[in-house]
Amino acid sequence: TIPKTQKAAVVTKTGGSIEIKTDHPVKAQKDLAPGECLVKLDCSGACHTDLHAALGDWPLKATLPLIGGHEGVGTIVAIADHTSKSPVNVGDRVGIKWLADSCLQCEQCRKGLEQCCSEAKLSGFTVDGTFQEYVVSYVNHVTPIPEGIPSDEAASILCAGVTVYRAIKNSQTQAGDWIVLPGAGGGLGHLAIQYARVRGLRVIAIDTGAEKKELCLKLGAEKWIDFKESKDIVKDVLDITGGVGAHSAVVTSASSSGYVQAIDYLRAGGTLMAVGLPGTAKLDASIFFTVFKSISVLGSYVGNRQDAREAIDIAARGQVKVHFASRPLADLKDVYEGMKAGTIAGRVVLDMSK
Ligand code: 8ID
Ligand code: ZN
Repeated sequence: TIPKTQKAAVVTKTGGSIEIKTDHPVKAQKDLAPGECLVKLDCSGACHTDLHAALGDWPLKATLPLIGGHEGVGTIVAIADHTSKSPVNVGDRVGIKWLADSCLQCEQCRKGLEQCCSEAKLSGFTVDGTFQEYVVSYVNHVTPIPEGIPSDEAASILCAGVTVYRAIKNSQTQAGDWIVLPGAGGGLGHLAIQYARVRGLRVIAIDTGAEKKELCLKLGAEKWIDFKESKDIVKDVLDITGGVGAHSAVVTSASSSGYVQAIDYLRAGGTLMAVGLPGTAKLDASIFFTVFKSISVLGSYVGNRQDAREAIDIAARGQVKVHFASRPLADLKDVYEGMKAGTIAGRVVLDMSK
């Protein structure tokens, strides 16, 4: 029995307040288009991207009115009629990630860069996302969740986990290398520490405050730099790395300041991996030293279906654990305030049953 209405967190205008509605319509089975499925959500992580979207921070704007959210886990309760060859079934537990759907036919999709498909549907940005009890998603793109990992522990793997897993995989590093993680105490960053450790990397965590410091060191960071207390972050990284700098920096800070020193503390041949998404800032790097030191500058945008399966598999086997606080959906506004203030260590996961 699928209800006709549900609880949902709706943003009606950019920068406006979030309205928690209790009578938001649920799409009926007969109205689902082929390829769509309806997922009854257990929970959803809240990502800084949802805040950027609600505030209209980016050059790309969200569709309004908007239900945000793209780290959902729940159970498929309906699949559209005339859906051919669905890889999932009613009753399956699945995850909803940022990339809700793509055409699967274009060059980018064929190459596994489906997140760059020109017809991509983005959960909580161009289509309604997971800050509601029942979300419409797409059978080809939902991620099967392995048994043995509870939904709330899996949720933030669907964006934060997948994103840093792929970014680190492509960071041109190998076991024993130094990796710097600005933003290490946040949602993406605390998972980056753990995926980096799985690959045998040595982690220098950069963030601020006692709580994030403790979390980063507990999760396996070898060194900690507080960006608000350090007098010279470049010098600190050089001191830690024997004067030659780190092999890679994967930047997940939500502000551009996390990027500023990276080229200077990378060693020759090093890689700057851009992940954090400040809306308007430019990458400000010395062209001379980028060339002279043979630095690679790369960007990494979420992950494809295979990245999602690999990232969730590592978490399901207990090698990576999301550090999260569980809150009711009605607390979303307060969660955004915490994110703005930078006071959330790890993640907040919204429990749809509360
Ligand atoms: O596909 C992608 N590339 C992708 C996927 C998901 C999220 C990108 N993102 C983007 C988000 O849109 C956001 O811009 O990554 C950024 C981080 O998302 P998040 O991890 O969800 O945000 P958070 O939990 O607020 O963590 C950000 C951390 O950065 C720290 C903060 O203290 C916080 O812990 N930070 C900041 I702001 N400035 C810093 C600095 N100068 C810094 N850490 C080090 N140095
Ligand atoms: Zn996200």
